[in-house]
Amino acid sequence: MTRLEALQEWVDDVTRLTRPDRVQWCDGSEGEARALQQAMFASGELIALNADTHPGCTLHRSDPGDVARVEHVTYICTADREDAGLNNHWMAPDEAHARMDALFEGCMEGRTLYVIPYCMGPIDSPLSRCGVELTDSAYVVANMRLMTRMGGAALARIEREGRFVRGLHSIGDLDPERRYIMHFPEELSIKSFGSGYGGNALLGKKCHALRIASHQARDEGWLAEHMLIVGVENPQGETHYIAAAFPSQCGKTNLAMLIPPESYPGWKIWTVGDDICWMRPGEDGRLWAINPEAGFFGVAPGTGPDTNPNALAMLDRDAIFTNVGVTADNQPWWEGKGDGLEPALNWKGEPYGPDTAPAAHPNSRFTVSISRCPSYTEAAEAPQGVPISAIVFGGRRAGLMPLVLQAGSWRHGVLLGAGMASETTAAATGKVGVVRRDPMAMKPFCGYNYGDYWQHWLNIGDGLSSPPEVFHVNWFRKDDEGRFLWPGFGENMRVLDWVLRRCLGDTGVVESAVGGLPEPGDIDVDGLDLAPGAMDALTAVDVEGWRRELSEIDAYLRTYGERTPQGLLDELARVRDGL
Ligand code: OXD
Ligand code: MN
Repeated sequence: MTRLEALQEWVDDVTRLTRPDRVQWCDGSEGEARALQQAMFASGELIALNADTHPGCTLHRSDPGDVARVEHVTYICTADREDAGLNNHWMAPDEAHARMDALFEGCMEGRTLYVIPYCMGPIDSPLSRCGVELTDSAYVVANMRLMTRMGGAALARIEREGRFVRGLHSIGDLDPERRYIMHFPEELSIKSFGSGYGGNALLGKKCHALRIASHQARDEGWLAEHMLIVGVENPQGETHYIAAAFPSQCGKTNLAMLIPPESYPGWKIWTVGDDICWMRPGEDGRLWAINPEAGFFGVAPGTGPDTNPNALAMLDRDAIFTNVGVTADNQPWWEGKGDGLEPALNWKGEPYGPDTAPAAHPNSRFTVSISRCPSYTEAAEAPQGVPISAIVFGGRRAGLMPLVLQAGSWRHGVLLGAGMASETTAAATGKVGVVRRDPMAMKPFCGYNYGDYWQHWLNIGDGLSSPPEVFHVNWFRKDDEGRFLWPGFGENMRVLDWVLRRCLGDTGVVESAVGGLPEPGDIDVDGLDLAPGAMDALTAVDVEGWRRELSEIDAYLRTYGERTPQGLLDELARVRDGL
């Protein structure tokens, strides 16, 4: 129940359409969460894990055909097709509403309709935005409770502001042929049917905080980005913040909670967010950022004592696991967990063996509150956000892209972001390991025409008197035998160190046509077991390779036709001439 008429009317309309047995307004309380959990235990939707080793932890096994985001049935429905751009699937809003309403008709018979008011970002932040998700999935409610500020306080803000994103979701019958994720950015609304998987069903995350928010951000003069936010504190106690964009499953969560190696005594990394970043120009001419989320929906496989000890530490209580395996004594288990235990059941609940491997689905996940993270910082709650000193773009590239590259200007930085490419991963359905263009790691998430988006990036820079420095990194370079040249994980601190020294003007740079590179010896490699010549390979510029890369980027940018900003093409021409 709400005193906000627009919200009550919408809930009533949806109730008439979907015909649930009952409607439950979620208040986000402990009692509500416990009651829902009990109901899910009874229905088998959720399984309690070992209460001695993992108190409060639960396991959800999704439908085996519903384990990832589904980009091929994700649509942006704008009145003008051009506004959605080549980067999105498009459907006319009327047609999309009609198709979705036919699916939603009567789909909640025998079910409960949950009303979830939520706030993306700190409740009292002017940068935050609110939404309401209507769903028939109790699992979604439990996840939204960890991932967003959900319940009474959010509802109070929505009633005060009168404006909110409307998200309607039903798991439907999980038939992949009847699965659509539709966005109506001009109406601030989302309709998602037929999937219970995270990115398709937790509408606050990718649907609202990226696709709808990116569109809204363009209109309002800010940026909604697929970026982690970390604070790097030096031994003098000064903290500088970095926002970094990587495609899904390229180690954003690991980087967000990195533990500095022993060669960095007195340094600390503070986690503000691991996936989404909303940034706004501040009155001081800098960019200020908040993490709109309140939790992590991280990839489980590969999370271990060497790759991400902080994540491991936060996963031993009050976490929801989705599609991981379990041990004989009912502990969660995944490949790379490194606990010396053996899985007994795989993610489908089948006895584990060579024929039923892997134990955990490659896109299996954990959901946990950000406050459980050992490197969590209260700065994540600051209403004004944190000031960003550096923006880092990165992809998964076996060749060409050096370990780190600094843009010469904001405009060059926008080109580095727009030219990003990466090998595909299991986070979305489709072929894995294919290089695809993924500008700013937003290919699946930009809610409008990429051409307009790049122009918006250029415009944002024009309004900043102290813009962040922009970099491109690549942790995934391989040698001719396919071995990684750089150790990655905690050792990436060495690169962040260089990045911040560059921001502060504390170190030199080797200028090249494609960007600034570290001077030999300027990235500390002490104690690393690098292959001979690795550092040279990691900081070399392959002129012929770059010529090919730049022509590919040029051709790609031009596919956006008239919407491709001339400023970006000019910048590319400048770099190409410099080669
Ligand atoms: C995610 C993704 O879940 O990018 O964060 O797929
Ligand atoms: Mn992501």
